[in-house]
Amino acid sequence: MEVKTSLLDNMIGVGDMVLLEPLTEDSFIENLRNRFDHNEIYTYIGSVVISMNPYRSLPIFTPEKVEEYRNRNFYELSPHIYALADEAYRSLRDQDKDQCILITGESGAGKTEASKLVMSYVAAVCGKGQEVNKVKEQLLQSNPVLEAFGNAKTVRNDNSSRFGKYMDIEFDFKGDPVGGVISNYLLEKSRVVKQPRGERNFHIFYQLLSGASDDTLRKLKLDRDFSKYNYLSLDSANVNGLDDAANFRTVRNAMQIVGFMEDEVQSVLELVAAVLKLGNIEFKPESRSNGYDESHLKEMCELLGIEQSVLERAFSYRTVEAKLEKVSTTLNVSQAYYARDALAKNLYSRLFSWLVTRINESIKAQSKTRHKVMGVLDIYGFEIFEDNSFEQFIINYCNEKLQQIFIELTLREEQEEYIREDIEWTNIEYFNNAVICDLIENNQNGILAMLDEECLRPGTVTDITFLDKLNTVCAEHQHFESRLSKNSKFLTDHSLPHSCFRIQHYAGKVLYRVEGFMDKNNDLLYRDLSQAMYKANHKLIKQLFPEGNPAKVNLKRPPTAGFQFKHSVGTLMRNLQTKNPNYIRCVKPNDKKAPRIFTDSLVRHQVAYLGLMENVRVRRAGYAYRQAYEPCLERYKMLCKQTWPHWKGPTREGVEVLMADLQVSTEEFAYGNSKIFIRNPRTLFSLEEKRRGCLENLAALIQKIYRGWK
Ligand code: AD9
Ligand code: MG
Repeated sequence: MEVKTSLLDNMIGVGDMVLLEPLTEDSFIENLRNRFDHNEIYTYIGSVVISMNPYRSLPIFTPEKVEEYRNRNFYELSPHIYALADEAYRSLRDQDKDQCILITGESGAGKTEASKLVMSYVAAVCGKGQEVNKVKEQLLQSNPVLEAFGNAKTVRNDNSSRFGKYMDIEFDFKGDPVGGVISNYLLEKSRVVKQPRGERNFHIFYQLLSGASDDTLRKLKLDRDFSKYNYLSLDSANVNGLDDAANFRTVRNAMQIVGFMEDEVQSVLELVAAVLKLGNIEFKPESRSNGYDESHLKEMCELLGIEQSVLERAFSYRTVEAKLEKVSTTLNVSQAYYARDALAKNLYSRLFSWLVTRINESIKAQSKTRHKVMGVLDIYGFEIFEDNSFEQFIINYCNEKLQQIFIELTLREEQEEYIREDIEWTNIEYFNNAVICDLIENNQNGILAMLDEECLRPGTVTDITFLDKLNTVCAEHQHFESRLSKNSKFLTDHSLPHSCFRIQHYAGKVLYRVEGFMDKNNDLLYRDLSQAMYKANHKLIKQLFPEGNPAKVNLKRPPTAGFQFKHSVGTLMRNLQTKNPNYIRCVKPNDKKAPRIFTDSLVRHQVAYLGLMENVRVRRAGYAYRQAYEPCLERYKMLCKQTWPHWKGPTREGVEVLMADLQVSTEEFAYGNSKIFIRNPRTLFSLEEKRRGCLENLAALIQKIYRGWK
């Protein structure tokens, strides 16, 4: 199919999908492909940026490019992520509006890279100076640290984020960065002890073994050979194009820049080493007292300053405290392994959260005055694997929430605004995924609530009783049934494999296996283990297990993982809603992680579930730009004799006089109740152009007068 080229000069295909003629799904995909083939990886839908992952380095992120996009109007140059970053930054700096950059797309689509490009652009264009540069460096260098500990190679992405990240960058009134705050969301900690086939553990383990000096490894009692460690998968230990040793140096350097003290780095590495040692501890069924592979346990205890007998005991017994009574039961071998893995996961994920807290301490803004904020959200993408577990459920729930905020803020807001403004408008049907969010998070009978209920229920509860509950509630509860079955988001039928349930997500159907749901949601660590960790003569590890302090006997259950996640996602959504959103929608061109390949069906699927077609339709049905009458008149009144220097009547009339005087076609405008709507961005440019000319003349005139005075 032939796609009409844009009216804008030198543009491959159409730079803004709003201008695409004719608009069909085919022409949309073809336009993306055409541009992708010509290295144009960015395309707009109005102010939304679609970003295609090129899977190779393109020469479009140079300092010259930064200069090119700096202080330029969004639509002036060919589409680029820098244009979005510039627009967001300028409206933060000049109009005092808090911004957020919402980056969505599936795993491997380029979200993390996009977030780094935005950050580096802003760092390049904002103020300079010793103090500001230090802040910038620290903010940027927090990335390699968190990626080392929170990213891993998966089948989808060699550098997949296994945690969600939201970073608020704070600016002073001049627009210079003064600090930042990072929030992290649920690290996929199950990866610490087990990885799916073809995937790896978190990068840091391989980096440490490959990149640390012999001396460091000796101190950490580690061997360079990955294959010596049970927790490191072997079939995919070396990843093409990933230099673990060099990355280790980058991470060490980054930690230093962020402000970690040398002894803190050492402690962190000791904990990483301890996790590897933990994985090698083996339990034998025979006699309990000699039931260990001594050397690893011993070395781990030495690393962390724990008395060996204390840890041995913690792996042998489980003590349950109830009011005044303490009851100890012996752990069998499989329970001992379970305890070991639970400890490894807890240790690592707490270390990760500590790293985030520690980085936050360093990058915290010093002054207390109100800051302007730019939030950058880079969260794990939607995932559909063959085997989907609790982690995918949580990740996909989060993506549902983001999709909802996108729908709410762009599609619905757009329509509602037209109705509010009495502008003629044809209704656009769009899929609202609120029903799926509700299915998961409803306080009474959402899936998370039912999971919590089952986790707390006394008696024999298993993953299967949880599944039965889901199915029963679905079948029996009238209200629930209408929400679930009739809307067909919770899909049950007899063809489902045993122990699975299926959800029709906005991005596709996903089959979840319930095995492990209860355990992962409970996230319990035997008290004996937290107490053993607390007894360690190691400042950091002690700090990570405060509940192990015997003086603090707390019989209350900690909140479940699902509950905590729902809570933090809720807070995040409320936070995002207070800011002006900027969207980057990342699309993955192929699933081979390869450059130059554009797989039509894969892109088509993403375009559909990201709702991009609906997005264009809404934009096209409407107007690309709008502005309240007052600022509009203020800005352009100099272009018309009748409105300059003061317009005495109502502002709307002033704007009408102004537009009539400028002889812009009436089809280009609609007058709303409080705003003027401009259909085409180019109309806006021409207004801007005229205004600039006028200002230049004025400046020249003032200079002339000034010279005359002298
Ligand atoms: V996940 O949900 O965290 O698994 P992301 O974050 O969406 O995923 P990421 O940004 O990590 O994907 O990109 C995946 C890989 O694509 C990167 O490691 C790069 O090799 C490649 N990529 C992404 N964006 C670009 C780019 N602008 N230029 C070059 C890129 N390569
Ligand atoms: Mg990522």
